[in-house]
Amino acid sequence: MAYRKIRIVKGDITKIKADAIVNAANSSLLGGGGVDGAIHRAGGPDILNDCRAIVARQGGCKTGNAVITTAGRLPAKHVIHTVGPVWNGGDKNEVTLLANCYRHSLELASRHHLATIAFPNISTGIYHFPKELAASIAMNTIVTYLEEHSDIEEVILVCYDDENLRYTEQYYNQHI
Ligand code: AR6
Repeated sequence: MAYRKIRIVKGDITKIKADAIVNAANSSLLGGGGVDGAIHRAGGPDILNDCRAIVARQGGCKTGNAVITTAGRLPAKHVIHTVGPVWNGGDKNEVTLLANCYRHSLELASRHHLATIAFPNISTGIYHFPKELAASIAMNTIVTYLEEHSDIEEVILVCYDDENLRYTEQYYNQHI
């Protein structure tokens, strides 16, 4: 019953109380615009301090990978930072890389015994990934993971804009 563990909401991910919220970061891990900027602004400097320590240790984060930090002042307990692909026409492995973001974030949550995790619509802003395609990749990757792992209790898809909300709900209603 993986589909019962998925909730789709419209709103601001920085307000979500979950064991982890996911950040659509860049490979420098040092902040940026969009949801990344919002998370660092609302969460305060502790998140960036953790990111700097990770950079010192492993030198950033590759596209499709994920790392975990504190959530600072946010209501969530942790932030999982993943780096989505920049959309470049579709033949640069973008689909696999976006699926990797969702899967690696869920794996990291499992490894840290986190039961609830919230995602934004990774790559669909500044990185220009087509929203309809991104919604199908997100949903399929999450459902596959939930079917194979029972430790995650809830996945919340937090859509900030109406278009992402529409495509995400549409894909869920028609295919899941
Ligand atoms: N809560 C939830 N979703 C949000 C919020 C929010 N507060 N703010 C924006 N979104 P983007 P990307 C949605 O551009 O495309 C940064 O500079 C937004 O509507 O944040 O992966 C990073 O440092 C969109 O649907 O991330 C990278 O350099 C989705 O979040 C780059 O942007 C993703 O948009 C990453 O680009």
